[in-house]
Amino acid sequence: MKKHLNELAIFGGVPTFPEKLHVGRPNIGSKQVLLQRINDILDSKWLTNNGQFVQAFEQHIASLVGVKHCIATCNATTGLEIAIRACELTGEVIIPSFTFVATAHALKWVGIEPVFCDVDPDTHNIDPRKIESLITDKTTAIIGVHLWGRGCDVEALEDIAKRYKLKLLFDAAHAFGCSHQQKMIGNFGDVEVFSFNATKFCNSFEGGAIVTNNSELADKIRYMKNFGFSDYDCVDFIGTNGKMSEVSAAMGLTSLESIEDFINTNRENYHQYLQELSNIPGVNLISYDKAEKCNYQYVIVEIDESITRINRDIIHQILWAENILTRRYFYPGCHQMKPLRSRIADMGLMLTNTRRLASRVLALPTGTAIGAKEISNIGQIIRLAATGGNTINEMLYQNVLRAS
Ligand code: T4K
Repeated sequence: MKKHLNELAIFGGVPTFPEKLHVGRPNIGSKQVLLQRINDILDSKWLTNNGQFVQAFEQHIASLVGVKHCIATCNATTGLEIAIRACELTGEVIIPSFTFVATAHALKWVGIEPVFCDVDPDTHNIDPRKIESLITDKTTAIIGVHLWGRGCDVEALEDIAKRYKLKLLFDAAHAFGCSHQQKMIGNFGDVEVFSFNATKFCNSFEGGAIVTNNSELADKIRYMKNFGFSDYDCVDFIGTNGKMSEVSAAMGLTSLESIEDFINTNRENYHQYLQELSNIPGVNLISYDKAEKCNYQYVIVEIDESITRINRDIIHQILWAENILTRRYFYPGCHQMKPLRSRIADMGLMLTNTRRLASRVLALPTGTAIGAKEISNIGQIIRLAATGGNTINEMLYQNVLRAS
């Protein structure tokens, strides 16, 4: 054990990996095809504003998801803002706190109060059983987040939305290419929004897509993302500039052409992680339903400190010292972020599962930038750290934390 510990960079050696291994390293499809497309864009002198590549990107997504309408946007955050406006939400909207801050910001940005709901400890998604007590006469909608690509309890959310006459939207930033009850995500609620940010398994540098089966809503969204123009010289809605550029769409199309390769790589990585991290008490990889389509873009491990006796943050620090840049998504929870801190003083107490998960979850590197050897080493380091218990804890505090 000691010999291994001495090899850890944190004890003065060199990091296991000379180059940093990131969570969110972009997958790159065919460079040649992308560069040809960029060349075509330059030759065509049509760089943005609903060009041919954006149109092709939208069609490709609509057909892959099996949804009537897809409107590409410059990113998912703006996509959410547009969807929120198009659905005419006001007052308060119920969302999970355990999500990327963009879900909450999209609401705040348009003057709506996000009301934070706790999540289910197993699925990490908004817990429908906790929603009804949060509904007030100001509530106009629920936004579910399909966290890590695992579908929300859509049916329960639909039931609540119907009974209280609320709109239902989904932040599907993690869930492109995923299904729920064998139906592709993108077909639920009034509208769903995907992200194609560089860190997503399928990317368009920056980008998003709003999808819906509601034709009237789709028209409105299409106008709103283009300043509200419904025709030349005619503005029907307050709009914004939410357009995707041609270069982004070219990258998006090129990524879409490699989507099966990306998913296969992610799936293989996930299964290797499962093996490497098997039988480590207190360390559990989240599971994905084999009956569903899944992009496996997030490898999420939960560390139960009461069993490992070393907490998530220390394991995170050990990994960083080894150049393995894990992320504590989504610590500390939106309700704890300065501009979003709830007006309800004991909100934190109500969000028991959120607080627990935010202190236990760690995202590990995956995607095409990482190989079997790296995953094996990451697994060994986590095993060593998690089973070292008090010994490691003590040494860490003595050697590192006190010095910093
Ligand atoms: N809703 C949810 C649930 C989301 O997760 C997100 C975005 C959104 C909405 C909003 O979608 P967008 O408006 O972004 O389309 C990153 C992404 O920027 C963000 O898109 C994503 N979620 C979030 C989960 O992750 P940060 O703050 O963690 O980014 P950053 O710069 O720290 O990079 C993350 C990791 O990726 C690092 O390890 C570095 C690596 N990376 C990143 C980029 C951009 C690379 O290796 N290469 C790159 O080009 O938010």
